[in-house]
This record gives sequence, C-alpha cells and structure tokens, in this order.
Amino acid sequence: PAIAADGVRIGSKNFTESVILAEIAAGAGRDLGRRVEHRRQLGGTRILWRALEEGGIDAYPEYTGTLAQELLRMPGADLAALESALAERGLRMTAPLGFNNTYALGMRSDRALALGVGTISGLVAHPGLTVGLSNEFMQRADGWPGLREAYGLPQQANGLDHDLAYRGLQSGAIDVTDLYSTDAEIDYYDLAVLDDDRHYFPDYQAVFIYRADLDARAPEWTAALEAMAGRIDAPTMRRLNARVKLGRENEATVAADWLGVEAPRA
Ligand code: PBE
Repeated sequence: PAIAADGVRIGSKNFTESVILAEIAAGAGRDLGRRVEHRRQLGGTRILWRALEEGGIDAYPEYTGTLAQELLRMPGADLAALESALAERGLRMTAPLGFNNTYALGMRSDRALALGVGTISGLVAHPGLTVGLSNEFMQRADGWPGLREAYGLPQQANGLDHDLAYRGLQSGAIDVTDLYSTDAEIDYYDLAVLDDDRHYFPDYQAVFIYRADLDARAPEWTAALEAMAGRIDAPTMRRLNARVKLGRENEATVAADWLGVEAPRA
C-alpha cells in the first residue's frame, strides 16, 4: 500500500513493549506534522529486520543484544561496531533509550523456593521440570539451543506463545519459561527470575533502528527519536507495559501520555 510521499512507516514486533515504543515514535512524528503509518505487530524479529532492509518500513524498535547475536552475528560487539555494521547495510541506530530488556529464565517463586533453585545452573539438578519457551526463543542464536549447551541443561523444551507462558506458569502446566525482564507480569505474578550465573545473555539495550535515507526524508523525526535517548528507564518501561498488559489500556494512549509528559520538545 502506497503512503504519501512525505509519509513514514514504523513497524513493531508481536509483543506489547515493541508496540508501545513504535506508538511513541509514531506519536512523536505526528506531533511534528508527519503522516506516520504504524505497521503493528508485523511478526518476529527476522520479519521486522527484513522489512527494514527491503524498505517496507523505515524504522522499528530493536535491542542491541538482538542485533549483535541474532541479526548481525557479531557476539560481544559494542555500540560503535554495531553502528558501522548497520551503516554498511544503509541503516542507522539511535543511542540507547535507557533500559535493558534481557531474556531471563523464570519460575513461580513458590516452586523455585521449594526446589531451592535460584540460578540457571540450579536447573541442572531437576531434569523433570517442564520448560515452555516463547517460539522465537526456541530458535534464536541467543536462545534455547545455546543456553542449553552453555549450562548443560537436561530438559527438553516446547515452544509456546509468550503471553500464554505466564498462564502456564500460574496453572502449573509449565515450570520454567523465558521472561523479558521489563515484562509487567514478573512482579504481578511474583515470579522468581533465575540468576544467569554463567552470563550467557548479553545486554539488550532498546534503540530505534532506521533506514539511513530517513535522515534526509524526515530529519526532524530522526532528531526526535535520537532525543529520546536515555529518557526511558526500566521502571518506566515496566510501568508502560503494565498499563497495557495488566490495565488493558491501549498502546496509543499510553504512548501519548508518555509523550505529553516526558518527550523532549523538538
Ligand atoms: N528481547 C527480549 C527480545 C524479546 C524480549 C527484547 C531481547 C527481542 O525482541 O529481541
């Protein structure tokens, strides 16, 4: 579908935080008088990445660890190395927004306490635990196959929808799942976050990535995105996620509130 010549497109992945961040970016663009289309919940990480490379979208929220491990295959790369690898592909990245949304393994607290499991290593002694993991995590370079190998975990895992995983933990259908550390459900369900004692997971700083031509097409918008650097800390992001996931507000409302209160004025 064509969009007006001065219009821009942002995409989001199929989980709440990605939609909120995209709505924040879209709202900032509209405040500047831009026509912005948000292609909401396009799919998983690889779908968004391909859409950006092919020009189906101009920007989307991503995470540094995901770029390093899964998309660019440069484990341990710092921000400067990521930036130059992106530049080679005609892409740019803002400075980090101010929070790390890492993967972690989690359990119900009562279950973790009863078994005396506080670390990922601690799972080795309990081969009978049922592990249910988000579908994307099952496949990713920074996901289950590598984690299993790094820790010598004996369990088999099944894939499931991330939002269903929390209900599965509650009902006892599964014992262990992958959490996203800024998920509102961690506090709400009083989950135990297992310590990554072998430091398997990298840092996943949230950023916006965008096509380099956007700096010429919509310079005031990329400036507004850049000005968001350092403005969203982890408690803030968790609160925004909670309003949508637990409070059932819509992402656009939550994004507009954040923009009204905390957005830098361009
Ligand atoms: N993460 C953790 C994933 C999903 C949750 C933010 C690193 C990602 O979207 O890349």
